[in-house]
Amino acid sequence: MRTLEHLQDTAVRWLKERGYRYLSIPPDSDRRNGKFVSRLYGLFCHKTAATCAGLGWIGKNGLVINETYGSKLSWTTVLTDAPFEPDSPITESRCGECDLCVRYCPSGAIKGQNWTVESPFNEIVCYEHCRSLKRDLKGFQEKPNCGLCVNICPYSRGNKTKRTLKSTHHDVLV
Ligand code: B12
Ligand code: SF4
Ligand code: SF4
Repeated sequence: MRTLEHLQDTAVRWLKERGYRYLSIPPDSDRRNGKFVSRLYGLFCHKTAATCAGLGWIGKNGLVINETYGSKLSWTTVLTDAPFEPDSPITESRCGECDLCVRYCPSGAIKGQNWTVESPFNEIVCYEHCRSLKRDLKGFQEKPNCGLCVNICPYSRGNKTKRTLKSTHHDVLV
């Protein structure tokens, strides 16, 4: 998170020096309770910023999937009036037939729906289940938000040949 904040500060400095307006939403705004920024994520969350900026789609795991890095990315947002050339927004899921995260989520939180910008707030992950995970899994002892849905995704593992295939148990082991 420190690196991300540092990058965000660099971007803000760059904009400031050139006289552009900016609004910087920190990566961990949820934890800054009581501050103005802690209320911003509900209005404009990082995942929305990422799909609108063409950086990825919302996967069945509910996270932004970037074509190159999968969901192994943490996000931060800087809104600005600087006249950048915009990328095309990504408006639908490219998960296809894959359902690895659905089948291996230990809390059963992931419902298996494909996201689309036409109905962006359909419940694709039951966050109550995700939050309440208490199972004793190797490496994820007693922790909610285990992050398995990040690591299991073929995009996160750079395993692009698997992404169009119907997943099997074997996929997880390779
Ligand atoms: C609260 C929160 C949680 C809560 C609940 C999540 C929730 N959404 O309610 C809990 C504790 C469960 C949680 C869990 C996790 N989280 Co969390 N969480 C957040 C936080 C602080 C706010 C998210 C939020 O409430 N957004 C508002 C709601 C309304 O939006 P949403 O449902 O999240 O996203 C929808 C919109 O973006 C919409 N959308 C997308 N594009 C567009 C475009 C348009 C035009 C429109 C209208 C809408 C739209 O579609 C999305 C899906 O419905 C963000 C940080 C932030 N400030 O954004 C991190 C964040 C989402 N979490 C993150 C991560 C990594 C995790 C975990 C893996 C935990 C961990 N180990 O770090 C798990 C994964 C669970 C899962 N499968 O999603 C990362 C995601 C990175 C990524 N690649 O996407 C974020 C962005 C933190 C960061 N700075 O990087 N998280
Ligand atoms: S963080 Fe863990 S419990 Fe939550 S949705 Fe992802 S795999 Fe499931
Ligand atoms: S594991 Fe498969 S279904 Fe889940 S987010 Fe990644 S590509 Fe999509």
